[in-house]
Amino acid sequence: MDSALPSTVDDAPLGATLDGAVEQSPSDQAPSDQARAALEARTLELLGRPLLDLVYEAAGVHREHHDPSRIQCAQLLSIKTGACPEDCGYCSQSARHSTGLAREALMETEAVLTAAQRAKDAGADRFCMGAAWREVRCGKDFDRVLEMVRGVKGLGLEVCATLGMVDEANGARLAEAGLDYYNHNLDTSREHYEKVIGTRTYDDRLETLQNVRAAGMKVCSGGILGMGESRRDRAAFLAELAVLDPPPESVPINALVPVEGTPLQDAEALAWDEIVRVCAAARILMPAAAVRLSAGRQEMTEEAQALCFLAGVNSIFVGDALLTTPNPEPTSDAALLARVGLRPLADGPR
Ligand code: SAM
Ligand code: DTB
Ligand code: SF4
Repeated sequence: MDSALPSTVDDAPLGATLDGAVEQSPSDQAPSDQARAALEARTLELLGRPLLDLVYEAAGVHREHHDPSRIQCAQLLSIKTGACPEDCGYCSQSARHSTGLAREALMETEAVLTAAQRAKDAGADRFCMGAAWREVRCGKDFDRVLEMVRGVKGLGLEVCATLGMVDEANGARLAEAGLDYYNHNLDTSREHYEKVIGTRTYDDRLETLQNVRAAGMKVCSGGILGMGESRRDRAAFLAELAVLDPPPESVPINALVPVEGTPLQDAEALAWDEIVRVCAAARILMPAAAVRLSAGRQEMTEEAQALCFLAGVNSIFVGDALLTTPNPEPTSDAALLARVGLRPLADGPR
């Protein structure tokens, strides 16, 4: 036995756990840990409030910081699909799960630009390209992605990309090409994370977010609800985002789209009101951010989505597909936005 560890529980110093780790009291924690813990407690309290009180408060914060009549419409495109070496338990694109998804090599730039122009013509203001890569690596494929970024920017769209982990040097090349936002999700709480993903750590993700910042791009980071996490995990996840300095400019809130063949295929869907609560808490904690109701809208009622909009959601993904899974039909989204009185940002000034 390691002599540094206490031999019995009675020998253990105050605050020690059975495995020898010493639990920190709040005063022992680094200032950032204290801030995170305080935010987590506050978020847990927010999530536990009566739903309508929470939505009312979030709506007030939303109206102080944003025009409540406008909504951002972003469109996704999977520019490289499937065969990903990572093991993310929710993902259709991991080579480790048998999802039957057809893999596709990196698209040609011209085809991507055609899709981006179509998205713009259909009313999108932001175009987000996703690649099933573990990380960004220098080479011909990355050069082509840089060309895509320049091209999409040239069409007058905001550009976002999600390409896996990125270091500062490659981040700087993306920024130089005109990339406005880099999406990299924390996905869930630090504690729940390792039940879902084994091939990269939570700290790897935070490091990528730091690199994105250092490279001068805006940060898009959020997560997925309904992966078997507890409400405390959801509070901890939101606190991890809100404690970033500065917090992300863009916060996608995805509800898990269960994909057959993934470890999470049978995950129980989260109740609609919990999704509304998380959107509301995100709005209160990150008042200036775009809060995007992302994957999972197809399984939500229009009424639940409307409540999310009231609670501060001011961005959605439009178009009939996300990356590999379906999204609501553009005509039904247009009808929903018209019914609740929301105008897409691309509609121009009032
Ligand atoms: N490979 C890159 C990465 O993981 O950073 C980019 C693409 S990845 C598909 C982008 C994000 O989509 C993931 O971080 C995850 O939050 C979200 N996502 C993936 N599959 C999902 C699903 N089945 N349901 C909801 N969100 C999902
Ligand atoms: C994000 O948070 N959600 C988007 C975007 N960032 C890249 C992706 C959702 C993917 C949903 C599952 C799929 O279509 O494969
Ligand atoms: Fe790969 Fe991204 Fe899917 Fe994870 S989420 S398996 S990194 S494509």
